Amino acid sequence: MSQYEPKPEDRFTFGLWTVGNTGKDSFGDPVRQQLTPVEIVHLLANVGAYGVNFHDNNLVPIDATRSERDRIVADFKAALKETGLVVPMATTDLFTDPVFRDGAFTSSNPEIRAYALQKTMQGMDLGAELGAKVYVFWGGREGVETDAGKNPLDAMNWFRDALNYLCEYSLDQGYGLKFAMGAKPNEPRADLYLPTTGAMLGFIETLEHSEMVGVNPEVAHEHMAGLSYMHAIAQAWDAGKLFHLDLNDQNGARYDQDLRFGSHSIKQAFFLVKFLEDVGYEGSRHFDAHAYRTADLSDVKAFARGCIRTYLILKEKAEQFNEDARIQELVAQIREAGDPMSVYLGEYSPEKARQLKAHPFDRVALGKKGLPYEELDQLLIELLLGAR
Ligand code: GCO
Ligand code: MN
Repeated sequence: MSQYEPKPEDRFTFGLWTVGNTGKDSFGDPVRQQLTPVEIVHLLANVGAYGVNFHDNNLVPIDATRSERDRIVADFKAALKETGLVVPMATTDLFTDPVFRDGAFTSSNPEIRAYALQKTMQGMDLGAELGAKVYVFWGGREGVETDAGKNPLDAMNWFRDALNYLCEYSLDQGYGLKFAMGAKPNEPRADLYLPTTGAMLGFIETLEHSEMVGVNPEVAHEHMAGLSYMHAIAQAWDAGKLFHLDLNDQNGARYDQDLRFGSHSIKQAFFLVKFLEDVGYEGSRHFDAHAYRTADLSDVKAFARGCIRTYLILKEKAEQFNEDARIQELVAQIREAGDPMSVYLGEYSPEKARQLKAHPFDRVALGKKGLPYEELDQLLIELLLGAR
């Protein structure tokens, strides 16, 4: 039991909106009472989280006065101090209010685009005041139901202008924030712009301060698009852009479920945890999930503990995988260690190319060689099922 107790260096974090989710959905009213931010901080401390993240309006209501804001922030800070929780990340709600019904940074109304900048700068002030080092952008309304009224090139330019502006603002204020962009294929809009992590990574390179901007890939969102989350994470890592991540789970191409981490796609969750641990990812392990609508408060705690425990169990399984002699033998067999082709591969030279073109390959013999992926994968399944 005790080996699955979280430690601060595990960096497990939750958003106020995750354990604070009331179970409201498009068909039904809330089933749980809305907890206050202070109550959520205590709940998270109780389940062993390291940090808490928020959207501006999870903490400060959109219509709060300056003095209400200051009181809420002071109470929140006191709860952080009491529990030792930190705020590694903050973000802006640019999707709930009716003003954003046709987008925030990509609204065709310049007044709404300017308001979105104002709201985000205020959110960055709030995040920086509470110690956040990562600022997430999730464009829930940055998309369309029909392309009849908006050109995606305009939308892209407006999006870029907004991010360029906000990078300058962070530099100007000395906040030292890193921006992390979250992609999602659809929901709540029919088609969201920049729908995958790969699309985001391409877009980021067009920004003026691209070095400040990375990605925040979410399990459910890549799986909604039928893609491999671990591959998206690997590409982000390779590009030096894995600034944050949203852990949860999802059953294929349907509405965004934000399920408890590892509760559905155990094998994908295993490969993800193994990847993060093998490369030495040091950022937050942030859970962007919520409990089933059937949960009461005590079941919400079971949900939060479950996210953490599953991560730690999979971390242990990854170590087991790396140390298992038969598994590693099969991995080595698949990798063809001691590759005799190294003389031709690697850096190009005209001489190498000439030799490679002259090499007599036995294509038919190469094509006949089987690989033990079945055996290896079965051993992994047995390891995950506790039979190894
Ligand atoms: C989703 C979204 C949100 C964001 C959050 C912070 O699941 O649809 O990802 O939960 O993660 O707004 O970016
Ligand atoms: Mn989601």
